[in-house]
Amino acid sequence: MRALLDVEFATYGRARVQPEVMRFGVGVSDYRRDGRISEEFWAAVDEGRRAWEALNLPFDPFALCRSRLGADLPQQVEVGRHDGHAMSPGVAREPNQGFLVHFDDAQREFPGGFLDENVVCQFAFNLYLSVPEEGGETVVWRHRWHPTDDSHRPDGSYGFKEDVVGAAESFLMRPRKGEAVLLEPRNFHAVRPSKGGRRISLGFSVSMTDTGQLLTWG
Ligand SMILES: O=C(O)CCC(=O)C(=O)O
Ligand SMILES: [Fe+2]
Repeated sequence: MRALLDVEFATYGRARVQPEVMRFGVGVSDYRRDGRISEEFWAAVDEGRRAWEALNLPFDPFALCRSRLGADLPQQVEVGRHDGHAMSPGVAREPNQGFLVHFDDAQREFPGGFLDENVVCQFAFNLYLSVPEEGGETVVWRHRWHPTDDSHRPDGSYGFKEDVVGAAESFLMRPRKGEAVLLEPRNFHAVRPSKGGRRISLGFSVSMTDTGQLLTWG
């Protein structure tokens, strides 16, 4: 977190992500074209890796997360590959103004192919490095995408209007610094705006393959 205090964050694509969310490192969601990973992604992944290396940390934070995630599993947790290229290991995300209600499901977002392995499910990993004094809660609803939900999504936005979840049951989680969570991201979820401090987490997705291995990607 100390190293991240001095660096400039970029924003997620502003046409798709409003209000703005800041990021350090690269995520594939900004490089989706017609359901495929665009060619420019691979140069961006290299650039993201160089940016993290330039922090000169005495350890690789994403590798540490992977090794802790896999500590009790029979197979190592590794960064997933697409056509043999390693995906991004993850990003530092700063949604100070929150995330709108949305879901994440790579198999739906990338029908043109995603990881080289057969993937059977997906989790969202977040390790909270800095949390605000107020706000910044994560809300998860017992609601998964249905075709009629799209009438609640403004064109081009990653997020839905909040009425999409109707009266579905939900829980609210107040992240604590140093805590990591795995969410089922097909459940609609949102992050509330923060007050009094930055909300920064290390984030990546975790897919389970049909052999039970966990593969990560950002
Ligand atoms: O920051 C969080 O608590 C959740 C962010 C999110 O939307 C995700 O991890 O998919
Ligand atoms: Fe999400």
